[in-house]
Amino acid sequence: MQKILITGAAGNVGSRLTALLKDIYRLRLSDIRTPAGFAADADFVPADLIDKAAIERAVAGVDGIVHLGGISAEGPWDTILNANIIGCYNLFEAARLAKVQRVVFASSNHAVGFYPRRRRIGVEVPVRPDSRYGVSKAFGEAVGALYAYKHGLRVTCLRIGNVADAPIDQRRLAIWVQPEDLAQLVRIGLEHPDIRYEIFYGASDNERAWWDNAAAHRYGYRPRFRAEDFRGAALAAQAKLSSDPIGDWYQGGTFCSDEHDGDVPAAY
Ligand code: 15L
Repeated sequence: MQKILITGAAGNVGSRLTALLKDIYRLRLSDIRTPAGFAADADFVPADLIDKAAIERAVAGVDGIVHLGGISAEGPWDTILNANIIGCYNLFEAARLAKVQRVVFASSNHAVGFYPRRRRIGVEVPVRPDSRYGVSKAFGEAVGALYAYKHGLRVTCLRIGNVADAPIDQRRLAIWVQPEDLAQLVRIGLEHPDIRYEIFYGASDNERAWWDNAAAHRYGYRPRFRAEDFRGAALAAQAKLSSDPIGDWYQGGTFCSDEHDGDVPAAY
């Protein structure tokens, strides 16, 4: 049984993945705060990603890392810089020093949020971050590639859509990922023998998807959940939202319209 570190274990995605992976791997959890419902005998190492010594303690002796830690939304530059840029670099560097074999990095759809919804994109397109947060995720994907090709780490970046029990609006019908489907992608990253460096979209079987997830499918990903099964409720919730000409045009939604003061081009 592999020993796997989950960073950001106290967060929403961290606690869901902990529950889904705890019988498959020997888990070590890490976060700046103690996860809720944390069992007294659980292996928990408190660590701030900016604190190199703490991160080195967290990664010591593990075979793989699921790196969810950091800020999971837009924030001030200094906050993003510390947690998601310096913190992410610290994590990969600690993994190299400790000879960890695999890292699954929680990237985000916001690394490519400025592609219009009418365009279907694969993982080969240049990044188009929609926020400082999205820039940090593009950075994490780049650091992952560096450590994969230069230092032999096996790295999988998951451009996660929206993790929830059900899609909550029209945008999420395209980008939703059910937690068990996300866990399936994480397991591919931690176990598939052919992984060197890959980017997958963290999405369920969504008819309205804007993403070509062929790379994940090549590695055996078979999502079990379909966003369209929740269409009625999601569209009813959408009808209550006010329109957002920028956010509704782009894949990244409100991450694109927030602070937006550029042109509103007719076509992209
Ligand atoms: C993300 O990357 C965020 O972590 C999450 O909170 C949602 O905002 C999600 O994207 C989304 O795009 O819905």
